[in-house]
Amino acid sequence: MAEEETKVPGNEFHEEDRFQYKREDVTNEKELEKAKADYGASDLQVLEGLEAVRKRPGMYIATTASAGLHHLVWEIVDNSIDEALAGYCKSITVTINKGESITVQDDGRGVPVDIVAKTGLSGVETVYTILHAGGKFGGDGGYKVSGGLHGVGASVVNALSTWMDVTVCRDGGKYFLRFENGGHAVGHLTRIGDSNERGTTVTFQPDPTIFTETTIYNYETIKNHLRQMAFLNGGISITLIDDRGEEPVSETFKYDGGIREYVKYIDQVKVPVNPEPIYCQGAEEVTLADGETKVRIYAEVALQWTDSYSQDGIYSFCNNISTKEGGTHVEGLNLALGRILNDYARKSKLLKEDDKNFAGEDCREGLTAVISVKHPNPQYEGQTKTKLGNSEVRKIVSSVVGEGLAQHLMENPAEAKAIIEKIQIASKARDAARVAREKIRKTALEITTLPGKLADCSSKDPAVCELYIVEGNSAGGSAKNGRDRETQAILPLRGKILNVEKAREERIWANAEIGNMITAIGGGIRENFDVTKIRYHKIVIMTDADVDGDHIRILLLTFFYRFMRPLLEGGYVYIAQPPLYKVDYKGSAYYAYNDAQLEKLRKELNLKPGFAFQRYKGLGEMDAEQLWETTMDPKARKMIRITIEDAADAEKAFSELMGDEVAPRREYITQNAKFVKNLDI
Ligand code: 28G
Repeated sequence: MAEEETKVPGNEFHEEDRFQYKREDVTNEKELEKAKADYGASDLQVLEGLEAVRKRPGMYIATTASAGLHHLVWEIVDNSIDEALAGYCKSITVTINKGESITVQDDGRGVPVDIVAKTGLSGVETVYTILHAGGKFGGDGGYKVSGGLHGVGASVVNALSTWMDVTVCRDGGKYFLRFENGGHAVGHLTRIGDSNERGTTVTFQPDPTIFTETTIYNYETIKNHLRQMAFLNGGISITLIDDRGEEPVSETFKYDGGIREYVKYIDQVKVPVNPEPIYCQGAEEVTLADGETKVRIYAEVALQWTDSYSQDGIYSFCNNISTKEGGTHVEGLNLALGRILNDYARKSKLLKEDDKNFAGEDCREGLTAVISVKHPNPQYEGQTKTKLGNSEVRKIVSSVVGEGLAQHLMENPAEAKAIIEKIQIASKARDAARVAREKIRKTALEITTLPGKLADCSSKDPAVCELYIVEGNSAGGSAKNGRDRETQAILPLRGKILNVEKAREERIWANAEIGNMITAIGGGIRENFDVTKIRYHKIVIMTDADVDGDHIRILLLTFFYRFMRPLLEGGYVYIAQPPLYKVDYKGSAYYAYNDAQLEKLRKELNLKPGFAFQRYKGLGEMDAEQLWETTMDPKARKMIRITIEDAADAEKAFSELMGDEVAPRREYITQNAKFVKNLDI
């Protein structure tokens, strides 16, 4: 289809897509009818709606902690992205201002300024004060492409802000409206001047009485989200500016290759089998179960095989939201992979008559795939409602990938051969590993007796139990003597543990330390891992504060990431923070956990320069009592909780950390990794 000139080149979302979908949110429709009939009351209704949001913010943004604060930004940015997907916006700028307000600016058409018949309010006031106004007004029938799962709309952001300023440039004019105290318009939309520009600018200040935990924005979190949006919506330029410091910091993300570039980014340090990701794309119109509603579903997939052994390189999205639990789009991809790869291998005689078919997992070994679908009416299932359930998507993705992949293999026989050979090796290795695993399962996995090195706790209630994984036998001894025996278990590790990122499966199964951890934790591993069976709700890594300790910690995290990922996703893994310094002063002991604290202590205690304090080199230097006091006592200790914010970034970080290149590992050790969010508790 020919695209209009104003459209973003390479934007595959078609204009007609926006006319297919009718919303069916009946309660809201009724409310609006009422507002319309009861013209004079509409102001009041608006405020009642926003008041409901302020009363129960959790109903709209799930949490008022840090994630909810950031959610406000995603919500406003989503509107700009929708405008870009509609074909009218090329660039978006997000600024974190001094004082933690956020400005989002786009060069789209500008929110309409005329009065909307249904509400009796300007388009701007409608969008920012009526709940779920997105796509409901103005008869353009557009559906919110971006968001979807969250998609609560800009009015929710307004309701949760102390103030919000909206500026719109369109039709030769510049218009302005301010809201205060959770969405109260200050007057009405006013033309404040002329302008030849087009676009919308919104600035909002999150309300500290709602976001009581924190109102501080995290640059990395916003950066990662915007980068992901730029990957998923190729061609849009998204700039982030942090204006809080002395000098502004800024970064721009623009990926004309879209998800193809996303795959390359994830695979940066891996060795690709096909250097250019295979790209498949298509749209299909389907009639929904009601027999009349027709919707257009759009799907795109990028595929790259690498030398990695990993099974979990599939990143799936619906309407720009990560579907962590997968769903019908991923099923469609898997179906097509098995079908096309086996077909091709048979036809090209790479797979002989007597050979058995490749299994699905063989086809996925070392595969990195990004799959993105856009659906006007997504249904989400699963424990965390991040599993796409629409059954019509399965067939669409399967045929889009089927056609695209088959054609690519035909046209690139050398590459096809390399891919099939990779799968063949995976298949053979899996047969060998199966034999090894079966042998060891009897010894390591099905063992019900706990490892001899484990000093278990007496409580059997996982919710209160903690497992300390301790580097070295001597520190293990202190930890055993200093612990709270009721709730704290100690598993000492001897020396380094295996790097599971680089070891073939047989070696992993033969490793005693790994076997001990699996039995101690008790939830099983990989796809059979069951987080409800784990014996401790806190798994605490306690290593020395030196390079070796850092290395052991990364090895352990990598092991958890590959074998017990839900532990990390659920926030069950912690890093103990032993103090770096001890100051004995007038008969009392003071501890400092970093240099800044040591400086503070010097000042507070009025220590003379050159005052002798103890610098701990390892956990082993502390006796049982000191270790308890400083590092293990729940009342006094500081721990860092590890969480995974974004699967693709975590994957990239782990392969960088544990792969062949040494430089990124050094960087982690000195800087701290971007995939972990540190929470002091
Ligand atoms: C900068 C911060 C976030 C937006 C637009 C553009 C239109 C629009 C937004 O319409 C539906 C229809 C009329 C009120 C649509 C402009 C059609 C024609 C738009 C944004 C509701 C919404 N011209 N750009 N909404 N209207 N950017 N960026 O919010 O009645 S929202």
